[in-house]
Amino acid sequence: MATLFCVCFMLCSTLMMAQASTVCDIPRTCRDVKPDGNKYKVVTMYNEMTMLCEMETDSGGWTVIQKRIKGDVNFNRSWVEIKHEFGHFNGDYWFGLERVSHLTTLGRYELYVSFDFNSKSYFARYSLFKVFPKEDKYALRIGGYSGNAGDSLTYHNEMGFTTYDQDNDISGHRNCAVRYKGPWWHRDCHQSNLNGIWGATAFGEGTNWLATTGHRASASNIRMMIRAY
Ligand SMILES: [Ca+2]
Repeated sequence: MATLFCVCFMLCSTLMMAQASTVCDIPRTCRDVKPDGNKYKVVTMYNEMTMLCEMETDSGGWTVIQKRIKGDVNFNRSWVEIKHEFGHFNGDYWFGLERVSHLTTLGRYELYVSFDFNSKSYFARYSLFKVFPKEDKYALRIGGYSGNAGDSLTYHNEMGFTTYDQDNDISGHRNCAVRYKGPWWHRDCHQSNLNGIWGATAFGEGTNWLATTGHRASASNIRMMIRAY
């Protein structure tokens, strides 16, 4: 399969040089997907990776890596589960850390986080977003904040990902994902917890974005999206 991808890629590159477009219309990322008026498109890329592309925000081209709009999918998953995709394209969805890491270590990406709180819409945008490979515990590199939500993610910079069965936080006496019921790039423990318990108001357990919601309320209509430069 890898050989096939390689051959396809080489063929595509060669054809692009020859300005032949038919084969090369297969996109590499959501950035290459042509808008057709729909907000979302499910697209299979040249490497057979299927992505949910958001085609509206800032001219579109975003790969959705997390979406929570209904609250009917459990995000408090194990280390093995969180690596992979779960949920539904048209509802709550997780793209999987393995693929996020794969994309963001191959190319440069930005991150766009959006959510609703108290009937207002918020966003936090980061010009730098990278998730390191499994060997590095899917550590986060984040920077270049802008937005109206406040910055509640830079606190987590350089932290590995923690699940209830894999403690990579720096809180010595506890596992932050166990304590706050959401797998995340916990430090000691969190300023954001977007995989927390849907709608929770107990301290730190909800889908918190500290700068907007505080630690005792939950954001809704959450999306995390990445886009290649
Ligand atoms: Ca710990």
